[in-house]
Amino acid sequence: KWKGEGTTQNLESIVIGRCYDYIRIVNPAVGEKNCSEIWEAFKNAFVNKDPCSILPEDYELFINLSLHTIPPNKSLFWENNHLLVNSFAGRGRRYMSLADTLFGFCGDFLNWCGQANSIELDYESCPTTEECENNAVESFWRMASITYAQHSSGVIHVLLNGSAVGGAYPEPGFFADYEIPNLQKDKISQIAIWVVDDIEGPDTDSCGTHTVEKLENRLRTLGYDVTCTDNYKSVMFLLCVDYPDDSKCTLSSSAPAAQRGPISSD
Ligand code: ENP
Repeated sequence: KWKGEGTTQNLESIVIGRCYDYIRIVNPAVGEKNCSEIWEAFKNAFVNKDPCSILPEDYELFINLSLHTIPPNKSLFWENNHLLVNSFAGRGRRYMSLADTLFGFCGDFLNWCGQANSIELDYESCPTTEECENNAVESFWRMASITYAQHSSGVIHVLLNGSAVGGAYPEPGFFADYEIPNLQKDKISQIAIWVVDDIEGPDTDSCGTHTVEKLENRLRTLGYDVTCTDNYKSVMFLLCVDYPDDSKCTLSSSAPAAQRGPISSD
């Protein structure tokens, strides 16, 4: 009946399993958490309710139970490069994106919704944001985004896609609408923006142009120390794993080395 995909099969096992994986293996520094209570709070945000009447506040208990500190200088905000961010952050080892916090980890890549007057989840279909914005998944990420921004500190990193259709900094978007307004200015020393193009994609947006200029101006007006780097090398190296022969992926120092012949004995 809805246009979106239905609830991910085995949702309960996945969420509870992810919670234990997170607190035992991925990030034991968060300390003891009650994963079955976290699942109950997550589920109670949307079961037995009209799937178009779920509000961010409905996840409040879930967030309170799963909240933990986000290390300073580790926050990584992004738009339009989900898989790249997942690998660049390295499950919190390099950076801690929202999906690398316990509360974001529980929902990443999943889909879910309930039904009015039934305790059953809907595995057939769920409303898209176009059908109704107050759906279970959208409200979850809104609440998670707000919480993540409020708890971020030190140097804040923002990874944007310079090849994205419509610009690297989308408005409306989670970063523009739920994250920037919830950053705590007194806890933040700098905002470092990275604009990275897809290896085989167009150079649609860069630091100082179009939507990135708009973002830089917005953040400076808010009083932040803002830096912006195009095609930041560390991220380029990661993208280049899949395009070793592309001209953008030539390691400048390796060109002569590659031309040298085998080591001779004389
Ligand atoms: P998209 O549309 O590129 O990617 C959506 C996918 O990323 C979905 O699989 C979603 O999980 C997962 N995801 C991980 N973190 C977030 C998230 N944080 N979020 C929405 N989806 C997330 O992403 P968006 O819509 O542009 O959102 C990017 C935002 O994430 C940025 O604001 C960034 O700073 C933030 P699922 O459960 O929907 O399958 C916030 C909103 O961290």
